[in-house]
Amino acid sequence: MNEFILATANPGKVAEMQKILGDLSISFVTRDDFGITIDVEETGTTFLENATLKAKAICKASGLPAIADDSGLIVDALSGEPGLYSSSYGGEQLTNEERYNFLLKKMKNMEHRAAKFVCTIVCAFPSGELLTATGECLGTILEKPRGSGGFGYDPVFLPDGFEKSMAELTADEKNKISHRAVALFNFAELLKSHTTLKGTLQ
Ligand code: ITT
Repeated sequence: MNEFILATANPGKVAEMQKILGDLSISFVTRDDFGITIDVEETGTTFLENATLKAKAICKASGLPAIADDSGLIVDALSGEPGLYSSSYGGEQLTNEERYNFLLKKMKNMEHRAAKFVCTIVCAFPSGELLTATGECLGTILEKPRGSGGFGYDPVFLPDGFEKSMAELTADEKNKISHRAVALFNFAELLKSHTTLKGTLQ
């Protein structure tokens, strides 16, 4: 079976991608398995550009097709913040908890709390070919954090149609509805019809 490498260094993303891709019968190794420690600078101005930078760099370093994820939280009332800067919002050094509390403080007394998580997946192949897929998960920002699962902003995000925050859902529940799950599912569909891989995936 064709082997891929996950281009992310974020342990929360690694855990979710391992589970979702495993369920989709896609075989992969992680950056840790390969001892890849390079830090790819995210200088792009879109999720697509940043995912492409990460996928290409890790493909080059490993010689394997590399699957990168660039994702973030988009809050309507904050004109799309934290968006592309979700991982460093409020300061590079903040913990996840400090970061979502920074967001909650900014949104204090705001009534309009619609938001969405977005994810762009780019797979870079050694041939230079790229496959891209996207996913979103709509919801609202809670007034107070709830739950301890997931990572990042999960405790303050209430997915539409659910009464539990993203951090109160089980890992399996999150991995069915998240922006990352949708993007990876769309990616798997593309792979199935990819000429060189046709027939190797279920
Ligand atoms: P890599 O670049 O190594 O993949 P990163 O964390 O720096 O890891 P991004 O630049 O794509 O990745 O930043 C995405 C940020 O968006 C992430 O650090 C979280 O703060 C937030 N985020 C993305 N997906 C999330 C999810 O499923 N739950 C909660 N927060 C999420």
